[in-house]
Amino acid sequence: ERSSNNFNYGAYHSLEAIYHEMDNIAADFPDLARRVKIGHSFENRPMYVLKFSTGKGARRPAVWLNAGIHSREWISQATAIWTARKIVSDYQRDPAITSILEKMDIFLLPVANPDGYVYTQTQNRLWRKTRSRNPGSSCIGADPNRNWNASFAGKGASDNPCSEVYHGPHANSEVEVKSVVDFIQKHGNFKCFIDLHSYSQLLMYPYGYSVKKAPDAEELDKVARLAAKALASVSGTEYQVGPTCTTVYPASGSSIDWAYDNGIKFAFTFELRDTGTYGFLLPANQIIPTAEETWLGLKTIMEHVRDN
Ligand code: ING
Ligand code: ZN
Repeated sequence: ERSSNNFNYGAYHSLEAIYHEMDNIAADFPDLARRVKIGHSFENRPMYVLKFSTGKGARRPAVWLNAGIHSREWISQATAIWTARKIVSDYQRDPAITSILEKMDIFLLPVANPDGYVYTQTQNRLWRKTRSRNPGSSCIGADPNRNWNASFAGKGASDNPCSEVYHGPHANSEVEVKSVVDFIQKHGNFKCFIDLHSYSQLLMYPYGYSVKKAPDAEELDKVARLAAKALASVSGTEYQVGPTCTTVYPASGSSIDWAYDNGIKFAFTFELRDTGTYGFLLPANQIIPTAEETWLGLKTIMEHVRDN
């Protein structure tokens, strides 16, 4: 039975409200969407993904859509939950998403850093990291996008627990990162990993840990340019495209570099709106426009993954 459709997609929401809406989506479309617990956070909050599957065969090729790894980047979590509703609404209406789901499963994690997200809503709007304790330091948390096992503790990460880009004591030390790594490795058939951040309007691919060229750089660049073009077709929002290291800055231990080096070729990071006018504090009236345009970019990438 359909849930009373009262979630406002044009507003920012609490963790609880996002989790409840994930449940509603699964309840509304039981043959297409299921809410799966993949682990828990440092402060023991559950981590939920929505698995979208038309159910024809186990361990189909799969896409991982990651959001909210940095808690203050609220447009990421908001875009992700909008995208979840879009997938179930458009299945069997839009031929693109329908054909994508005929061949692949999609796993969407809207809040990859739940403790940080709650903290941004209650204590400090600009909190980025996890909320883990650091023995011997009064500073809290590690940067969950420097904590993956990809040139861990290399360039663009800090060994100071007080830094915003502290890499943590060892790779996968953050239970939120470890939960995703374990799930993806156990599944074993992911073809695509997309991480949603803000802000700057960039679409990037590996590497961040080095200026070395990824073996698939030409293909990834081509796909990213097509995605950016599709995104811009909605309302003219312009994205720059390129490898992380030279497009933003060097950054080791990131999610997409780990994905790429572990055989997930189609690894991309979006830095969503804007270019700095509001930055992390993007007004809620830009949520739906951002999500709408991003959706065309995501679909372009997933169509390429479907066909390759
Ligand atoms: N930017 C990203 C960060 O983690 C990034 C940039 C993307 C680094 C992909 C590495 C890989 O610093 C924000 N805004 O978080
Ligand atoms: Zn980020």
